[in-house]
Amino acid sequence: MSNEKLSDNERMKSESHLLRGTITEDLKDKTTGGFTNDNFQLIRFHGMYQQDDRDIRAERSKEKLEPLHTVMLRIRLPGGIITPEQWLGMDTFASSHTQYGSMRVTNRQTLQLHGVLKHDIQPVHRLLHSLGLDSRATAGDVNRNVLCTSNPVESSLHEEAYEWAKKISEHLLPRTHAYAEVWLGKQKLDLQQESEPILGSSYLPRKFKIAVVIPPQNDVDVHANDLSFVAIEEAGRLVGFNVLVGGGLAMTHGDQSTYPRLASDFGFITLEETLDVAAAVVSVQRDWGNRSNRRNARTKYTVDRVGVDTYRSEVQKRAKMTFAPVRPYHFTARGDRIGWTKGVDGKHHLTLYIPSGRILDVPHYPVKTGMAKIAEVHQGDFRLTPNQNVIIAGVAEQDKSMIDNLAHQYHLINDAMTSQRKSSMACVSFPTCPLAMAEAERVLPDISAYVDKLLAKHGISDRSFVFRVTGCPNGCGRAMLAEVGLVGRAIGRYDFYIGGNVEGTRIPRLVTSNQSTEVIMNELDGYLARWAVEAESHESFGDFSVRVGIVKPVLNATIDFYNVVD
Ligand code: SRM
Ligand code: SF4
Repeated sequence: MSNEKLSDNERMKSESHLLRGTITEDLKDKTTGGFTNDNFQLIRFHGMYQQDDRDIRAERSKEKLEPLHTVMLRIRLPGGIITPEQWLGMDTFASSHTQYGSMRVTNRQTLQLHGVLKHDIQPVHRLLHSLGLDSRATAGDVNRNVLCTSNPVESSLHEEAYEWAKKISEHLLPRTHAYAEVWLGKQKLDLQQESEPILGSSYLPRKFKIAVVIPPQNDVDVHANDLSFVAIEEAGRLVGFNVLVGGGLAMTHGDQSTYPRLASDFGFITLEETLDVAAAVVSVQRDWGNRSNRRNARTKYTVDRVGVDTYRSEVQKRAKMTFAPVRPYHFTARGDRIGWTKGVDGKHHLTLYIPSGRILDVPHYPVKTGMAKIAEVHQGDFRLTPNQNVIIAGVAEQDKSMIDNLAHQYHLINDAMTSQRKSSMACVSFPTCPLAMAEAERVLPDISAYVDKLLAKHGISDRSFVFRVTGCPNGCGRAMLAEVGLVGRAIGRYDFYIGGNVEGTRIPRLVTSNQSTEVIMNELDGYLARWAVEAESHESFGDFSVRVGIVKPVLNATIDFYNVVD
């Protein structure tokens, strides 16, 4: 790599004694609710972020009080599968020991607990351990929670694909014993006995994300991931994967060296090659990724800097294999099928739409209590989806009416919810996200209600489009793969993008920058009016906006995201 000065995060990782730092000392320090120096960053590798409530930050500062430091804890849940017992354990902890009393289903198929005070951190890790869970590597410069297409009805491949998601997650986990020592009080190991054969002792240059997807569903949004495995079947059996490398959605306002990027096809691999290829793609990024500038450190920039062919050749060399030509596949959808479906296994599955994945009782919608009641009697498991919803999976015929009654009793089934609302997603944003520039989760209900009105006004309430709001250009809400996306700029102000597609294979283009939602909704109103009368049969809004020239499509974001290239 270049001779540029390494970023301070590199010093922090290399001096951390394989992620231990002085976290244990900080835990004993009662003078602050936070973590000091490097530990602030190091706890991320153990699945936690230090946060404070931004709604009360100014007030506390006026009173000369330290911000109310807490941590957000994100568990590791490959493929998003969690048992009712695990759910109940987390749910009880959330009620009694967190600032907000809620859990949050994330769009990477896991649960976050916001507002855990310092003295509750070790207890929560011990609780997780007793439930067979952990939060290792769900944040930090490592491979994160591995996604897997969640709807069990889709095909008989799900079970096999899920097993691969689990294996990949385990294979790429940090090998350090630090998590067990710091949080579970396990005996200290001699550092000499430990090594990180895949990740290296300075870990990766930046976060790394992996998804396993089962076409035609693209619920995991493969193009948001550094590495994706597309399941390929023959006669109903999984025979291998197409590999995609270098997807990612984040950018920084005003810095055109940052941009969203679709992943590149590398080719087909057999099942036996999967773990070696995963490790090789990770190790090339480990060795070639930018460790000087964290803004340009994700795999997508490494792929663009060295070129797809060079990156692919190096993976082949390291994994001692050759990619076969890409096998044909196509995506048709990304949303969850809300409601009951019968799986190929004869079991029933109920997908519940959970607004922004927030598990909290609110007036007329006691989702937290309802989910807990179901967990008390459910014999199958729960599957968290990349759309922030929950599937009550594996319900036997004789239990179906009991689960259905509970879901109705607690208003978890809402037939009045529009399909537009179900196609909408927002990131967490305020009050917990320290990087938030504009509201997202909290503003989505109002914006969605307005969009519903617009659709009704134009007589097209039966249509919908993929709509996403994200509180800043980091893009957690995946607006950069939406048909219509809002990206936060400042309080109440957003950049307005259109032109992505339903399948999630096209990046939308900026149409209006730094505007209020009123101005953006007015503009959208005009476009929807045209869509209502000019659309070809079943033409999606994103495709329509490109066909009629409202926006020029983004063909290769690396070169034409900021400027249209004719
Ligand atoms: Fe994210 C940082 C929430 C999915 C790109 N993301 C954050 C942090 C941790 C803020 C921070 O660094 O202090 C947010 C915590 C908010 C809170 O209070 O909970 C946060 N991200 C989320 C979640 C919870 C959004 C949600 O509403 O579901 C998702 C958690 C996923 C998980 O379970 O692991 C989440 N984040 C994403 C996605 C979407 C995805 O992966 O499919 C992206 C865009 C895809 C990508 O990575 O390119 C995303 N998050 C980021 C980035 C920009 C990364 C980059 O390449 O520059 C940051 C900031 C950073 O890393 O510096 C970030
Ligand atoms: Fe926070 Fe920005 Fe991610 Fe939203 S997109 S959760 S505001 S970092």
